[in-house]
Amino acid sequence: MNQCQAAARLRVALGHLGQPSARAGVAYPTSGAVSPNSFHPPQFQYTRDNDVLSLEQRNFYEENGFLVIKNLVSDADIQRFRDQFERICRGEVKLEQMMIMRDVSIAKSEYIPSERMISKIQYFEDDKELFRYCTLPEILKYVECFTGPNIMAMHTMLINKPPDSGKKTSRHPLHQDEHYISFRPSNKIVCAWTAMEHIDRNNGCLCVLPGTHKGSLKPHDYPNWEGGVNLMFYGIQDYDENSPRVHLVMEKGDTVFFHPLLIHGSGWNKTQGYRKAICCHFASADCHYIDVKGTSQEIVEREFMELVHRLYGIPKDTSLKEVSRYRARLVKGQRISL
Ligand SMILES: O=C(O)CCC(=O)C(=O)O
Repeated sequence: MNQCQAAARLRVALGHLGQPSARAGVAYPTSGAVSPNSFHPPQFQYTRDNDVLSLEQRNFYEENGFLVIKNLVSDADIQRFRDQFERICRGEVKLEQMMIMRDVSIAKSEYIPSERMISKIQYFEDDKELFRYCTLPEILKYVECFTGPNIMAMHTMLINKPPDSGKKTSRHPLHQDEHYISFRPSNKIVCAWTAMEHIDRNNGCLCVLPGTHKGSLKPHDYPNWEGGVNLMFYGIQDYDENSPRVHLVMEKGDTVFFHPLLIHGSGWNKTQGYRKAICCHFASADCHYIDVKGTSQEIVEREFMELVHRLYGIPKDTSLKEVSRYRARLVKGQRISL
């Protein structure tokens, strides 16, 4: 399918989703306030009852908002994702509805079919090989600890952090993923992020602020960086500079599960290699969509729709939740409200 056909398919599908809700345009202070988290017994608010996590792991996630599971994805699977990524870079795989992003330091006119041109692939739900990541039993076994048994894969990415050009544009500012997310409640959403190689501070590991998942969604804006900022790389301006930070040094196959309100980012890549990670945001199938108009997330919707309008001709007044609903895939149990 070429990009025009893909866009047509998306337009048709979105047509079936109806018009934006009548609440569009009503001003809400923040989207955090639109939909408070549902009630959970106070002892465990962020994890579900099952026998996968030890009490220590469960308490760790409850307290810190993230949990690293070592050596979770096999070398063979990582190699398959890497091979597919390389085929995409060489132009051997049709992009279907995947979205390719490149670093702001690469001139628009420059085009060489290589991994140099792709800093991130988003929306690989229709790529059988990459989407296998979201269906791996070892990943879903842990996802279920946070979402419960009915699981939707909501947003996928393969991140290929390029060697930094010296402008530090490969950094990812501190942010909360919920800023980009149009469904709730937060406590039934989790991101799984798997290192595709050894990742440390040299090649730009993840940096997390433990415990920040207990706060609310903060206002985000583009950071004022001299060297430029990548599209959609919003950051939090008013976090506590003295908050302890943890740099997650990970080996190939290690996977971190984290809460959508956890403040995190990643450093610049000081090496000559392309640092790779694959990830997916999962949610419980009984979550619900929210309307982000009138909230601090409205800017994401506007900017994202301008982008997909330019790329695929999707009408600009399409909402983030319509796109999310179209992209969402059931990976375990039953599709309920998402
Ligand atoms: O892999 C990274 O560099 C961080 C990515 C990230 O935090 C994001 O895309 O939200």
